Amino acid sequence: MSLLLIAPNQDMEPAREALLRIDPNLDVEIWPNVTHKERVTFAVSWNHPSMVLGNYPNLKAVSSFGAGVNHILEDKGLPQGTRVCRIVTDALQQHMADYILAAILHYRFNLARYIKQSTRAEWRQHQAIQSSSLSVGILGLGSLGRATAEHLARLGYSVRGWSRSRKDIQHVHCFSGKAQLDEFLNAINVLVCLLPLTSETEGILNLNVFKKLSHPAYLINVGRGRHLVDEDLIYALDAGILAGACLDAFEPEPLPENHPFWNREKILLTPHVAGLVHPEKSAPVIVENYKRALSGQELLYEVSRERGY
Ligand code: NDP
Ligand code: OXD
Repeated sequence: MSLLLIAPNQDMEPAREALLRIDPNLDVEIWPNVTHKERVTFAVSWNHPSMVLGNYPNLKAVSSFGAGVNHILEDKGLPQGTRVCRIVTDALQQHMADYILAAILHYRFNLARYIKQSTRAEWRQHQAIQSSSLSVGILGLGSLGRATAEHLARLGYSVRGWSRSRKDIQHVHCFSGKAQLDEFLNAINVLVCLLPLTSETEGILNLNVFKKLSHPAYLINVGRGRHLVDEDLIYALDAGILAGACLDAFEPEPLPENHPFWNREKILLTPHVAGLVHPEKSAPVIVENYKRALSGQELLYEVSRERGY
């Protein structure tokens, strides 16, 4: 029995070492160096090449090497019956909540303007935006959205959240379903996307939505690139409908050098690091799920292939 790590263009040796520190008896291989295909029972994937999972006849389950699973579910070669799970850790939740807070503080304290001023030795003060006058709206109240909402609410921000099913979170005004999307958007200044990418959520960050936000309006997209309609973002920024956008997820990744998002004053761009998975922290979840898959038990953080997350 072996556990296969598949993440082209990524050094998976630290992940392999972290797994072996937990259980030295594991047989961990790194794609494409697979000695016996039939021994592979569990795979861990980050952007594996499509159709490759069909090469392992005894594959029981695939775990994402992150929180999102769309790269696995969109693969037409994912064998029927193969179970899919993902990584959820406290460290990832904290990391994401901190990243969102950092982006909000960047806007509140005009940091982009000061970085620019410092390059030309310009001493000029700007009023900071008070936290009490900013309302933050979080699309998605799952493991990361909820942790972020709670973190911001504890810091005194006015926080709204939107999910598919109704939630009840202390100090967070919760909305659910398509019918309540407009009501959720009403009076939000900072819109944060922490949704999974599914057929229902693709393109949700569009001009219609941006126009419903309150001024000054900012977008923080840490979901997936395909949540965002790129042309609508450019229009909204140029027309002053949005004052700024912080983007961490793109389509495609890496973002091509000639993409219009580069070199734009109103876009703060980071290379998919908002919730970077730490090999040491994710290893216990992977080892536990590997063992559960082998013995036919329920997996931790298993996703519904039908629902798409
Ligand atoms: P979860 O699956 O735990 O949560 C998803 C949330 O989205 C749930 O609250 C769910 O509602 C809601 N949702 C799903 N579909 C809809 C819909 N159609 N309408 C309304 N709400 C919907 O995911 P996580 O919080 O763990 O992660 C969210 C996403 O963040 C990942 O899928 C990934 O794309 C992205 N991500 C990005 C990272 C980065 O570094 N940029 C790092 C990690 C994750 P309900 O609760 O009712 O089911
Ligand atoms: C993700 C992750 O799902 O990095 O984007 O975990």
